[in-house]
Amino acid sequence: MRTRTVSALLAALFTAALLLVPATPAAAHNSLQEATPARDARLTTAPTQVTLRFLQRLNPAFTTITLRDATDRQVPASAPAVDGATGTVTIEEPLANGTYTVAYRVVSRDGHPVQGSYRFTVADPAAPPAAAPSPATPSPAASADVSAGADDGGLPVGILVGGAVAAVAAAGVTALLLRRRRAS
Ligand SMILES: [Cu+2]
Repeated sequence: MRTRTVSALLAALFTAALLLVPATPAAAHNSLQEATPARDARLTTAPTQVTLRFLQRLNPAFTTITLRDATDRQVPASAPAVDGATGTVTIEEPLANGTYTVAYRVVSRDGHPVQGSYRFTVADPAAPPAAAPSPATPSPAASADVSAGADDGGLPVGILVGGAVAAVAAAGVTALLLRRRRAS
């Protein structure tokens, strides 16, 4: 009889505990605590790393941190190095002046994904301004940016590269013809 009362009590407590869990869903979720560079930071020196510290430990298998420039091109960076609740990516190319977006996706203790993004700006007074893509002067670098952006499901890269090569060739022929005309 007494054992039965104790187990009934335990069952009641267990049920109460279960009911209390969904009452505080926010506590179960991971969230960004600190970021370097910070949100909306304006840096006079280009950063070489992005470090994000979260509330909960990170699972390296489910931690994504990406960096995109103002043209939405993904900046080459290492896979996140995870240390406890902190994830760090190393940027693999010098950042030109401009605005960048850091996007992250991590997993909470309850298994739910948490994602977000923020921006920072590089404004190095010693650096030249970021090259704006100009249709008047097609450069190999500009066409490479276009094809990289299309990898996410746009036009086939071959068509874009082929088009860029044709445009550069046409520009070269035009310049040659103009020079010949001027010479004669
Ligand atoms: Cu959740």
